[in-house]
Amino acid sequence: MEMTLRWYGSKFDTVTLKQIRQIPGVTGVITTLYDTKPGEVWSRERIHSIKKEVEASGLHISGIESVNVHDAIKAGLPERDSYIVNYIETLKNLGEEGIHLVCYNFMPVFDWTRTEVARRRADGSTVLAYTQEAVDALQPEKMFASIAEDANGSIMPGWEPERMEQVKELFALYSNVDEEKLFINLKYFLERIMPVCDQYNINMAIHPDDPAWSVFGLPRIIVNKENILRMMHMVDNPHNGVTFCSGSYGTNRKNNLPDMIRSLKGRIHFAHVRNLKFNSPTDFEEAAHLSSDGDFDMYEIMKALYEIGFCGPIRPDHGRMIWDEVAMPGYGLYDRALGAAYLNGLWEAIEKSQRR
Ligand code: DNO
Repeated sequence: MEMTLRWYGSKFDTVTLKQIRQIPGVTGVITTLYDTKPGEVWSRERIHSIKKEVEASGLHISGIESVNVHDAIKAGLPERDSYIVNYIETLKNLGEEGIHLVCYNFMPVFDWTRTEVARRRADGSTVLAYTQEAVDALQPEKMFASIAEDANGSIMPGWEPERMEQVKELFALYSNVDEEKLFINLKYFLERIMPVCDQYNINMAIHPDDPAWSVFGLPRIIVNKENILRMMHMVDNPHNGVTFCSGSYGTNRKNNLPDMIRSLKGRIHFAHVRNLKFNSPTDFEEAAHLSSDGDFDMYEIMKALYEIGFCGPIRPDHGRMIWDEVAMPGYGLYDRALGAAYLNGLWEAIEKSQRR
């Protein structure tokens, strides 16, 4: 595996490439062109320029998170074909610049959903948190507004203001889309992009739905082992793979994370590893990465990844806000750096004990 950190680009991130370079064991970044809209073609020039910027710091681009999929593709609208043509063009440009990993999601309207971005924990740190009761009581637009207010001036991924403005129209697009339809639309998209992925050896890594159940009545499908295996089989190409995100699949306590990892052997192209602390089955908060701070056994998760021969990029996921850092919630430097060091430590111990 290769330890990486997510970086939003110098215009959008409070964390610098220089700082990332100094986290021991981190050699790559996972980045994006954060100001492109879903459906836009990423030009080769812009990809080349961010690549050069990252390389000048002594790091390299290990993958893209995300090339977002336009809602017309997810909802299966007639205009989806032109957006798929654009997506293919972007993949080709990435491939030509030597980038071989793309993380994306297929969640209607929203990306990940949290009800609080700064819940205070006993140690004074603040974390992202989710309560189903709060979602049930809220209008989606209100949630957009409260997330934006608490985001320390940053634009949260998946919560871009343009999307907020269109939230009602976006919901209407999905009025006839149920889970079956969403699966069919995903298959249609994947079948069309696989040839360019084969040509440029690009691994597509779908991110799970977070939380791993329907929110605001919208269909969600990338939620458990059965569904993700269905997705693998319906387009049975090694480039059709997954981002294994422990914090997203782990929102559903029925998901056995190490078992899911083993069943996805060969198809996990990217891993997000983080821990959650549950206060009830529908109320959770994002803990420090250590097993002792939350409810997941991080050693077992890393061991399962090791045992399936996982060799792709991995990243610590959302961090707590600690030591008075002001940054995009979940994406500060300090706690993610602690997470990277901890995950690297687990990996070294697993590797050495398995070799003996
Ligand atoms: C949240 C992230 C997601 C993820 C997308 C992938 O912090 O894990 O926004 O990047 O779902 O498209």
